Amino acid sequence: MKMRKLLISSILLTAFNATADAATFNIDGNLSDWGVSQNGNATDWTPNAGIYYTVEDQHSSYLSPGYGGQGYDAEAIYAHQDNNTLSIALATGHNPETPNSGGSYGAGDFAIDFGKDGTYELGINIKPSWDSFGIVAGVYSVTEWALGLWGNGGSYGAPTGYIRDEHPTSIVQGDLLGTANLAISGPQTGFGAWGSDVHYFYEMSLSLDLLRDAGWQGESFNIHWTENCANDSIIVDPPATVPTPATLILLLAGLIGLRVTKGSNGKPIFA
Ligand SMILES: [Ca+2]
Ligand SMILES: [Ca+2]
Ligand SMILES: [Ca+2]
Ligand SMILES: [Ca+2]
Repeated sequence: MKMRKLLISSILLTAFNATADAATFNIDGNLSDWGVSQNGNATDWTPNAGIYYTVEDQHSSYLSPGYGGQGYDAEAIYAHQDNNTLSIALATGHNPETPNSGGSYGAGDFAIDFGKDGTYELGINIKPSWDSFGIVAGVYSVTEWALGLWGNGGSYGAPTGYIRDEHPTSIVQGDLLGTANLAISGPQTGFGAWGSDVHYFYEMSLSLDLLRDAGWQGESFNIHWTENCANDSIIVDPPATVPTPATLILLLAGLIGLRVTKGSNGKPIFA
């Protein structure tokens, strides 16, 4: 019995250590605490270890599926998850106060797809001055998203394989669950290979309880951002999930089961 107890506590310790990461971010719109540098090198976008990220620093006019050059470039997105908090950061060439009229398309909202099944359940509201939806940094259980200008692959010039529904732009309808801590930087230069290009940075954190309130059960998820035209979008898939009590018990049962063997006297041996 003693060995069994020891085994359970060591597994518990391992399970919690695997997900407990003490990284904290100062939510100020400055991504130096993520490891993003300002050296004028392509490697500036590479963050610290333990942060999940996608980098697509583009410079020319075509951004796939649309055009717009640096002013519509969704450059890099970052995510970090610990036992209590999800933190997200974005680098973009898109001015957060870009108007949303007259052929100009404003900032979209952050969208999270639990289970990566194409349905985005959670939204974090970005609210430029033109935006009439919701509250600043509101976290919503979303029932309706606006979509961009592009049809499914092939139509309206969208590339083959492009699926319109996979790029939610702004929240149209949803229930407010709480708020994220959000900061958005002013214009910055000197980042990445094209050092004179202007960048803006979004930085935010939110309690995992808000994800749970929207139905998250610990499964992996995607985080997506684009402008209201969806001319360029970016997505990150943080693979780490925090074990819920139920999955932890299953994990323990599985591990213990594997380690129990029958001795010659028919009694179990805990190895
Ligand atoms: Ca920061
Ligand atoms: Ca760029
Ligand atoms: Ca989903
Ligand atoms: Ca919005």
